[in-house]
Amino acid sequence: MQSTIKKKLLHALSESDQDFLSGQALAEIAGCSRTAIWKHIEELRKEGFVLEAVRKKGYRIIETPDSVTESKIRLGLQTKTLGRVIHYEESVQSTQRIAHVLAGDGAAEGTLVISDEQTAGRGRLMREWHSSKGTGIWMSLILKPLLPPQKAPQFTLITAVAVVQAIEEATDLHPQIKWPNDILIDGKKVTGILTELQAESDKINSIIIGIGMNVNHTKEHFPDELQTIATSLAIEQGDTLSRSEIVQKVLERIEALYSIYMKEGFTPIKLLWESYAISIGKKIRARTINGTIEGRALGITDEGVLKIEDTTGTVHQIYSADIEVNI
Ligand code: BT5
Repeated sequence: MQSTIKKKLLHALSESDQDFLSGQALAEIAGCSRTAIWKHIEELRKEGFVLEAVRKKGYRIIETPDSVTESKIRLGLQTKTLGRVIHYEESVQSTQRIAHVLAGDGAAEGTLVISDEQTAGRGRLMREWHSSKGTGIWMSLILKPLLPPQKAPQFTLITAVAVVQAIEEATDLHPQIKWPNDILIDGKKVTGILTELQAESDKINSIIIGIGMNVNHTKEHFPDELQTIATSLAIEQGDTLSRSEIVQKVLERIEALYSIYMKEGFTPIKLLWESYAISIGKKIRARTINGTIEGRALGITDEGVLKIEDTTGTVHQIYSADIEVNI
């Protein structure tokens, strides 16, 4: 977690924009010595901030890095609760694992765990999630809704809508959702969502929403087996993007949708979700742990469960599966 001094320092420097702030002024704002200011300036430089220092004038920020550090995400974040506590590490096995530990230790709602690299990122059913350094957004968000555990899958759908909206806001792209947890651009996966739970039989303690988003990858960043099925925002947009800005937008969108959901229930989310869904009305194949079902995707229920009508007219409710569209 970041020190209060660093928070105050960064806030003052970003507010002053192009004007210099003297070491003395910064020391007063942050309530510390000038030596401490100097130490924190050096830390910010290590994080990739380019700070100009001019004798008798002081300091100003010239450039902020494309990083996902706490400082970078906090700068300009417009949420009330989400991402107000940020746990950043340069490299982790999986942000999901850390978030589970923090949630178990009573982490506040909205706590965000984020890393520049994952060495053992995972998808559903313990599948591997490729998370190369400095390229993507690898994060886990802790929510604590007062709801029964059966509602948890709806959070995958809330998050999927939020991610699509955030991408649309940050780029010219129009991603689509493949039920339940894939965000695709032109049929290739750009984001995966993993929703996990800490719960009792009748109530959720914490929902841990893992989001893996490919942002500034070139094709070469992906291993061979992903090259034909995965893509990144930069590949599709033809330009690199600020990862921290996208994290901020995702958090802002989740916060807005979460609030609508807690007040009005799932119906408004369902309508949004369906407007972005790729599979509705199409012939699909759903591989579940109990077998494969083929048929036409009718839509989702008010609980977020997928409905498939097979050739005999029987409607199946699918709680969890991998989907192939246009078979
Ligand atoms: C998912 O699983 O799509 C959920 C991914 C969640 C990752 C986040 S990152 C932050 C947090 N910490 C974690 O450790 N995990 C979460 P699933 O639907 O099971 O898809 C997994 C499949 O996607 C793999 O078997 C690959 O085929 C493919 N895949 C792996 N890495 C990918 C990538 N970077 N981009 C696109 N596809 C990928």
